[in-house]
Amino acid sequence: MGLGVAQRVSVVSSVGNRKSQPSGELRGVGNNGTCLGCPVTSKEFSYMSKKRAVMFVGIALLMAVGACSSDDDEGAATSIEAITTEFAFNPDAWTVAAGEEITIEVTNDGSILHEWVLLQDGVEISSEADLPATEEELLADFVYVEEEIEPGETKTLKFEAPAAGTYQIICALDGHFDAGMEGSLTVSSG
Ligand SMILES: [Cu+2]
Repeated sequence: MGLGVAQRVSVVSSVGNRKSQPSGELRGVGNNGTCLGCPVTSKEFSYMSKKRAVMFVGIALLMAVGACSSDDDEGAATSIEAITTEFAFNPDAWTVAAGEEITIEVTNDGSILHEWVLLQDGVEISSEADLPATEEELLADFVYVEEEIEPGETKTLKFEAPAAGTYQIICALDGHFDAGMEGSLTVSSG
């Protein structure tokens, strides 16, 4: 979602630039009596600007739709992205719609292994001391979705959005949650 907004803003600002720089294209002299070499009249220019503005808004909308594949108008997406670093998620909050198949692309921009772990409904930790001792217990009682990403890698995974609510996202590797690798997934009722 953030990506889509950034693209739209940059396109809108390029429309602004174009408005302030009237076209410098050379015009020939017509034989119908109009002075085609004269500067563009303000009426003509305003029409051209409108036409350009409409065109660019159209492109901006297409880009926004393509970038976030929004499912409804509440900002819930079916396609989300995450970047992991030492020691944070960026972004650290996502919104998806209940029951939808969600695709998440996780890129590890850090220099060590990281995870994107969606915890189960009703499970929330306040420190790593709350995590169980074994991987088996972790997977059975805490984890809804887990993916490990090597440094420099991008992984794409799909999962079905759980019931509406707010879920904790963590990196479950030793020391990472306590160092700040925490986020939240909001599931809207769709
Ligand atoms: Cu980590």
